[in-house]
Amino acid sequence: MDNVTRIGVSLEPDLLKKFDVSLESKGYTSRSEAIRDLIRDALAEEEWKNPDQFMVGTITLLYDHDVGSVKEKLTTTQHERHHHVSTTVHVHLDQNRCMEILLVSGTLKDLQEFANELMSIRGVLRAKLTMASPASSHMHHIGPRHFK
Ligand code: NI
Repeated sequence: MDNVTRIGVSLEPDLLKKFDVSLESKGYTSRSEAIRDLIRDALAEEEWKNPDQFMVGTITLLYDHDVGSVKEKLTTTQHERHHHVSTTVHVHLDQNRCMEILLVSGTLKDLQEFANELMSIRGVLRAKLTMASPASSHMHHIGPRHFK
């Protein structure tokens, strides 16, 4: 591999054994790749705690379309926050339940507020915000409008 710095890591045998078992169960064939992923995860977690960080991700909604005015409320809320929504996918799961996936972008704070607002609508069973990545300035085109 080009452009890498080798580092030595000292570990207690017990810890290393547990690590090896864990990475084998995850399908890793090299410790280095597993450690690289752990470091990336840790750094991402840190960055993704910053409420002002622009992010791209998804909000997965599960709702019962028969409850009250859930459909109207979901539509109104999404229109109010249209600058955060790039696209949506709707799947009719069964007789009553719908799943909707929103591809969203905006600051972590705004997206969390958005997900909470959707969750608080009666009839919404689940509103799960999942972060995919910090967004960089050249990703502004992914939304119907630029970030707020
Ligand atoms: Ni549906």
